Amino acid sequence: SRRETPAAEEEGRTFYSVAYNKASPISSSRSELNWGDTTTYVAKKKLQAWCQLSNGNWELGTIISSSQSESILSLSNGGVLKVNNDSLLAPNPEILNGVDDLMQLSYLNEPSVLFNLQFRYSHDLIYTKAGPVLVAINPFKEVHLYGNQYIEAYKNKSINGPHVYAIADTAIHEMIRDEVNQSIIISGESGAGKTETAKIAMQYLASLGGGSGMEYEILQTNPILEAFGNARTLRNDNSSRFGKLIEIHFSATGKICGASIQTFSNSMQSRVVQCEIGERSYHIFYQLCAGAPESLREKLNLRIANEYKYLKRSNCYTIAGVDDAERFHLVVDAMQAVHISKNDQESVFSMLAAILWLGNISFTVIDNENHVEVATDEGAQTVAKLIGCTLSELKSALSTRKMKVGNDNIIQKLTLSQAIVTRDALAKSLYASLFEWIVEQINKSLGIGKRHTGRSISILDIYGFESFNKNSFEQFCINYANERLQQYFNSHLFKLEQEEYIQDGIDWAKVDFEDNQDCLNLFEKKPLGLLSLLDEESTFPNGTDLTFADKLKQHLSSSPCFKRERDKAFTVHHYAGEVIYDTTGFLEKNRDLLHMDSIQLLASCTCRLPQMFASRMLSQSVNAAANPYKSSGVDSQRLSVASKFKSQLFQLMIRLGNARPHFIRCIKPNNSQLPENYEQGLVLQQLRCCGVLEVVRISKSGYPTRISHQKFARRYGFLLLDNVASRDPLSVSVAILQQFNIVPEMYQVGFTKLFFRSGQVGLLEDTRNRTLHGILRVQSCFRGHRA
Ligand code: AD9
Ligand code: MG
Repeated sequence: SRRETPAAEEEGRTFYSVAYNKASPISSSRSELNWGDTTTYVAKKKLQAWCQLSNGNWELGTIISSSQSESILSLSNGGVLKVNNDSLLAPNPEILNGVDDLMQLSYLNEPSVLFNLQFRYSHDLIYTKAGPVLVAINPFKEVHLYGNQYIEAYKNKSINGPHVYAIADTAIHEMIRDEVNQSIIISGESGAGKTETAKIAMQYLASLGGGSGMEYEILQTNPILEAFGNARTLRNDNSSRFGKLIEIHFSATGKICGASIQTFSNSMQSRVVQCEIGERSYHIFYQLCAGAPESLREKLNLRIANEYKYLKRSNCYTIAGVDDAERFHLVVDAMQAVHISKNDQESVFSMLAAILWLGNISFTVIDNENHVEVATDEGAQTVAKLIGCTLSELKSALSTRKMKVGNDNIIQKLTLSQAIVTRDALAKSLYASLFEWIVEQINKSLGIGKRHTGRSISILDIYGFESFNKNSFEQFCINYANERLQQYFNSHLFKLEQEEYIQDGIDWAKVDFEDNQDCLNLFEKKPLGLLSLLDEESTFPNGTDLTFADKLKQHLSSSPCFKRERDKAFTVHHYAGEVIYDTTGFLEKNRDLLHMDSIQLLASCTCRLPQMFASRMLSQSVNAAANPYKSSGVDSQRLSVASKFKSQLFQLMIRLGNARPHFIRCIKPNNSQLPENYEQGLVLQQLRCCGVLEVVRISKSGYPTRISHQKFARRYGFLLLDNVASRDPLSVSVAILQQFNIVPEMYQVGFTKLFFRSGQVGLLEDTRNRTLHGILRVQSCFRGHRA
């Protein structure tokens, strides 16, 4: 096929001048250009293009022939594909394969980004920069990138590749140098590696030492919080069901001197009474059942996990490769490290056992109206003993409700389903209170409240954007939080961009950035926003999920980010895509009611923890009285779950607002938690959701290509028709722009650099390559003659 080659090359070249226009390539990065070896580029690459296969995957095809509108490509599997030229995208020169910053790619289209990440991933290079963002792909296997040797190497700068350590190192240096608090914001889907990444960052910070053992204490918070806040889910064997911000305080001399932890959750406690088949409740339950020493087992009347109904429902008790009994001892050690006394530890385990035994309490129906009594079984007896109340107090709290009708106090019997809801609500709120209490104890030990004079680095490990087939209240809250974080992310990048433009004297007004304010308004507007309407409907005794959905449709349909759906559903247009929410269960989850009878029961207990939990609930109710959200009747008037979540989120944003952020985006390469398995579609969707492609988009909407006058003049000066030898770089540059008719909207001339809209330099580069190629051909002709 030697005869065919030149023709194909001709075609390929024609194609490229078309494709470059359409594909809007970004021709360079804000960092130094790396043009590579252009001769290889011209000889090898102009015949190839990214084409999308019917399964959605991108593949690099070789162009066999090409017309004005269509091309035929041969694929690696031997097949051929006929495609529209418009749908072809330009690949990068081979020399750029696996560059460690995506911004170095000449063409920043989706397949190029995907391929570059895959190339690195297949070489166990799981970290890549996307401009200011670190992308981390979960290897699902041990990679040899961590430990003291690496930490030392990053500290003394003998390695500088992208890494969590490098981010942590930069944060430390900027904190000390600029005296500004720093934050490391880690996001990504469930199972993408956020919690591991947070631990890796903490490891680096802890290696700076403190002297007082504080760094050890800080690391020991991880096993505790994971035991109480993580669970096996279908997506991740160690899934965090809460978000976490840990703020590590440094002294003026850069030593760790304390820390504080803030957690975020929305109905994490629901897992205690119910989770899907194949999932587990929180690790600590299984650890306790498997690892408690004999004396404790007796005291708590402990059984093995499968004797507890709450744990039995999902029919999953163990996790491959995890020894719960061994973990139990690690958690006990960790509790010791953060100064939770033996006594308090035992109280914690009593609460856990009480929760498990609550699930085993059964009810007997006593009349034909389905009213019930609590059975006097082992469950009820053990719970009463563990929380410190009498059996009859427990029984009446679970089977009756005190009501005030007029001036009379009456006692109403509960039906079976009401009693079950009451029992489960008690178990859930005990767990939520216990989790909150443990975080508080940790904070006490880490020195919250102590005055710290230096600066801090915060690490945020928070669930990323979620979109499933069925999206409920949890996704609603999570995605709202992500919408806020995305705005923060954008405004930060925007600021970085702005600084660079202003420094070089560029007209900033000509740069256009989209934001997600419309979507945030949809959530936050008062009184007609998603959150306000949800709270309002939650306070109506007759409010249902359906009346809630109807209200949304009635009031929000004019929002550009809202779409009506059938029945109880609605769609929100998030920055990361459209999500359909099903309002089923929204009101109940948002109310999260605990009856006053249950709170009073806890208040009357002789054990310390339940008493404390009750007084906290009561004080929250009082505080909540000032809040527009009030629940009906004798139910505890607590803040709605969504309001509480929103206020946690605002506190978080305030904290982040005082810090300089560093972003890490974790990516899950497959859904099977397997190594060496890279699913393009899955990765692409995450790159879109977690803002990596947003970085690309923001770069594209400004003037992403920046080249110094000198470099530009050197690179393209030879294309000028008139002699340039005597002219300065700036005037050579301007002459080039004029000769190639680059329109003024497409570039700006800065003090030191030229700024281009995306794609512009690609065109110049194309001309340069063609010219060079021509010169090469001529040269090889000469060589041929001489031979
Ligand atoms: V979730 O939203 O809490 O459900 P995360 O936190 O994003 O999720 P996690 O950090 O728990 O995910 O990672 C999931 C699993 O991936 C871990 O249990 C490890 O088995 C695996 N993983 C993640 N990162 C690494 C790594 N850097 N090296 C090796 C890793 N394995
Ligand atoms: Mg996690």
